[in-house]
Amino acid sequence: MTQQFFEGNRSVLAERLPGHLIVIAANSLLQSSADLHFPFRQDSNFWYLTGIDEPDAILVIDTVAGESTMLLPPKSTYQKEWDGDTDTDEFARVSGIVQFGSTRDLSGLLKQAAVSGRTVGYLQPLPRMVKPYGFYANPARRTLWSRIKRSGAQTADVRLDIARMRAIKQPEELAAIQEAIDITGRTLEHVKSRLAQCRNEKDIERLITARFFAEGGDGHAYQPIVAGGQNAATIHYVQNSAPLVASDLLLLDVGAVYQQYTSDISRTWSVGGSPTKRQRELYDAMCDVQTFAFGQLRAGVLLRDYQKTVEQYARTVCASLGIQLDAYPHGFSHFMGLDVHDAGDYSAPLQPGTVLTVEPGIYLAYEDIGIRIEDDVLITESGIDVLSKDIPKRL
Ligand SMILES: [Mn+2]
Repeated sequence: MTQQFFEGNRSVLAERLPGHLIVIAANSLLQSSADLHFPFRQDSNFWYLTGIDEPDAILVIDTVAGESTMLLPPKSTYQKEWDGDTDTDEFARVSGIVQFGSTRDLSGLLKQAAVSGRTVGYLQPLPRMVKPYGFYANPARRTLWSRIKRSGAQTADVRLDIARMRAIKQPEELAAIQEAIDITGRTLEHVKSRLAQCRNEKDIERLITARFFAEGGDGHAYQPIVAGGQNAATIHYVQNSAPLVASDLLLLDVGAVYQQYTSDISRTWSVGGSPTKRQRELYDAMCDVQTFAFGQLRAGVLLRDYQKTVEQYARTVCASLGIQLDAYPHGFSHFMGLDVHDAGDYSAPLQPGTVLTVEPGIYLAYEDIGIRIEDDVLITESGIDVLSKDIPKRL
């Protein structure tokens, strides 16, 4: 992405929020063990506005002065020696930001905003512990949020403003997404041609990981799912460690990252290459539901209406196969972009430029079957463009 891309994103956000002082936190590094940390992953909003991968930095956009400042955390001698010093010239080249300061300057800026009655735009943090997912949120956003609250300044949560921007993909973002999808597609074809040599789900995961990099990708967009037989009935099965059985189906839900942008593809294959009649009819049913879902997606559609309509169709199709579908276990579509489950306004009508997945699936643990077919589509002026149409769907 070019400097113009990040500058453009900051100025569009500033135009949407006149008079605001917008303050956005980079993610913090998180310990993995002893003196080691997990690989750094930047906050997607921070990256979208700066392109900078530095932990604990704070972006300040002054919409009145029309300028942005990058506040950087002071580095310890240890950090300078072991990780290298901060290169503000490089940050300026990437982001187009020319003003740099220290995160120690933040309190002064916030106090000023409070005194002059300016609204501070911030991103509402998640709870410390995100219960439904069972993980801890990155603490950076919450830390910044408490500093803002302490300042006594008037505040406005700007999450939806950035989400609405991020939902509409710009040409360079679409190019990156398309490349991520193509890398995933070439990888899946490579793996399929070697399926007979694989003995375990892990063999397949290893092939995929190596191939993503060999094809020019930057690794996995999310933990890959390689699930044979009954394992595929667990929607987020990520152990990928069971032996493969020729009579089983194999569900792969994988996506490469390319220049920060994700892809999200699911395919289901017959391990031994000769599916049973039952496996075939269930697979065909999911293809049918997906074709139906494609036909429902266009600009102006509300995702909740779409979900209901596709769910109703899936229920009818499944009933004809002797399966009673109660509540459908997941959405048929989600936004995709910098995050695999991307930011966007789920309550607003779909707009051209939005990228979504379309992923019908069926999970029958008692029949040792889990099937999902997932493609990525772009909402256009006239309908949809299936970005992953070149990835074969042979059972
Ligand atoms: Mn998905």
